[in-house]
Amino acid sequence: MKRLRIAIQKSGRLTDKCLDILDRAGLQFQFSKSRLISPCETFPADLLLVRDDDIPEYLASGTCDLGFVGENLLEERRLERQDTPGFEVISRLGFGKCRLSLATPNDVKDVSLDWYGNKKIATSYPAIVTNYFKERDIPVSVIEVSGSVEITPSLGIADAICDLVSTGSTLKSNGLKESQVLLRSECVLAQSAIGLQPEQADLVSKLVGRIEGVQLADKTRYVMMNAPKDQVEVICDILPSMEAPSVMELKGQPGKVAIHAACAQDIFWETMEKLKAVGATSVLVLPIEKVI
Ligand code: PRT
Ligand code: ZN
Repeated sequence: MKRLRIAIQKSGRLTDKCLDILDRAGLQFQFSKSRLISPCETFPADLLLVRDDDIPEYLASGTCDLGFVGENLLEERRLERQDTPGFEVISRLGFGKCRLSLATPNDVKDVSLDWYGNKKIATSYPAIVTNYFKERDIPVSVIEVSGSVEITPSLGIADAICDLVSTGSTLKSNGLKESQVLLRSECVLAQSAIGLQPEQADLVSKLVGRIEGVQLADKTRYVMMNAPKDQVEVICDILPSMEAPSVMELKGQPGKVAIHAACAQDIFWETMEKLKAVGATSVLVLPIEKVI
């Protein structure tokens, strides 16, 4: 059977989270410093460790079947080529969240979009920036830089920048302020548009199902408590359960039952206090590792 090729960032912000999600989905790899491809021992897949910028191209060319990558890079590739993108997003992963924003030096007052007219904007995302201003009919000069975008205004290379922002502290420490957001991004799982063999497509479905199970587990809590029998209905109304809770007799305590429920959200202190107020005791809230 042809193995799946999965690309992730070799070393960077997304690496640990990607490896963690794959590990929790049951994919453990044999790593070796000298090898760029790491075979998986527990699933017919191989891991390609590469620069994140290369992942959109690897997907489009079919060098890898799946890639974990920021939407910022997929969108840049899509606009750059103007052809069929060569990949599709099959899962949103909820980490690596950031936004691609315009920013100007702090001393620029009232930064409306028109302010950018005929200005020089430094960015590592030239296609996204060009397309954004073209759609709005504002002429700008886009300067492509591959890193340290934030220092370009103080070096006199550009009037403004467009870069990824998460906390905003890099902008702040370089005397810049964010104005418009062009794109919101997170890490996604993308699939190559180059057709997979049926067996590989089954592997992809299996992997996506497992990843969804891991994501659901992160949001799910298992709640257990003892409660007076006559309060079961009230307690079921309080609990945000995924399915009907299990209610079990307690040995030697005829007026009490044990209630167990999987809840599709975190259980806040307020909910626990409500449960206590209607007579629940020994209320336990546990994390869940996997859901299927
Ligand atoms: O070597 P390689 O090319 O693989 O790595 P890289 O240095 O290009 O990428 P890396 O690891 O920095 O980022 C990988 C991906 O993480 C990006 O493509 C985004 O999808 C996502 N991501 C999330 C971010 C950020 N948040 C982020 N804050 N990528 C970069 N930044 C940078 C930003 O460019 C700026 O320099 O962090 C700085 C701003 O951060 P704040 O917190 O100060 O606002
Ligand atoms: Zn990169």
